[in-house]
Amino acid sequence: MPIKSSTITPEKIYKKRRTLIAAGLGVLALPIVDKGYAWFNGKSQENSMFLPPQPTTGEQQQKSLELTPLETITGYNNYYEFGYGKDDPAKADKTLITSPWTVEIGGVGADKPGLYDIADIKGEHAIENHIYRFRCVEAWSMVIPWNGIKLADMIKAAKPNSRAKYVRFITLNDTQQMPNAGWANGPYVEGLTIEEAMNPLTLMATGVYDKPLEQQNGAPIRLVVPWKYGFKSSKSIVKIELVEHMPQNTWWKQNDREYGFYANVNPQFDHPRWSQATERVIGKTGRQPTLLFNGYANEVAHLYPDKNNRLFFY
Ligand SMILES: Nc1nc2c(c(=O)[nH]1)N[C@H]1C(S)=C(S)[C@@H](COP(=O)(O)O)O[C@H]1N2
Ligand SMILES: [Mo]
Repeated sequence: MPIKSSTITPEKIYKKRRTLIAAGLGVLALPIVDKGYAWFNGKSQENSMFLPPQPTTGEQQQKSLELTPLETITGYNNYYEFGYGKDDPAKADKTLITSPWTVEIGGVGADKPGLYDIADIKGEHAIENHIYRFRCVEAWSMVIPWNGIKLADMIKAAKPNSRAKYVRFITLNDTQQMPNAGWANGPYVEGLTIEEAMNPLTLMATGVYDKPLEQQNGAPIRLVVPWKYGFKSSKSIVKIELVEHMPQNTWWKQNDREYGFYANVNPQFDHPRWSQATERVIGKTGRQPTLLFNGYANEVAHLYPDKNNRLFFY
């Protein structure tokens, strides 16, 4: 593991069709209007017909979350294929070719494997808006208004069979397009259980603040799993495999004492080298308490029966 300092760890149509999901209210297809991001600010009811995006731990929590500015989301990153420093990915030349881009879905658990063009993925599935907390294992956090599609929708299209127990994600690993490709001795790999992958919170993000993802955020499509540490949310995905056995993810492989498979956020289980009880909100001063499952316990706690087992929390 390349270490620069003690704080370092593991650590991109679009307007064709668009839907905003409101919990319990069904799906509303709306045209894109002005550039006021009403829904992002919870002001939807007052100044437009936009309904607030939904998920989760509720509407209340969603509205009270203070959004991290776009410049911060695109300026402070972990994307080692573009360098180890937090501003390296933002400063890197824009060498990633995101169009054309294909995502392959296969594996023994897929009865209908396929190779999908990114434009088709975006055109065929409803693009949803979700404001999620984002918590890096390095104990910093942001609040990000993502645009994307449910991973579950992509998986269903692949007709998963009974052998689909886990999902393995593979990132582009191209030395021509990424100055630090191969830092992990191969592509960046991540994994989820099929239940985690099918959870409605789990997104394949294609945008932030209604803009296509920047290279540094994992253009053109990246995973977002809001109740897990950030390293689970792998960027610039080229392949999704439905597999039978638990895949070994990159950080687990790098250091199995510090990083495992599940990596669910839990303030009670410290990282071997620092506390996970609190987090630094990037762009603000001070720290805030970290929440169990990063605030999404209502949605995902049932997936992990034993809350005292460290196995689930690193
Ligand atoms: N391919 C790839 N995906 C990656 C990483 C990486 O280095 N390479 N870093 C991970 C880590 S540690 C974090 S915290 C998040 C950061 O996402 P952001 O820069 O969009 O906030 O991306 C994750 N996905
Ligand atoms: Mo991270």
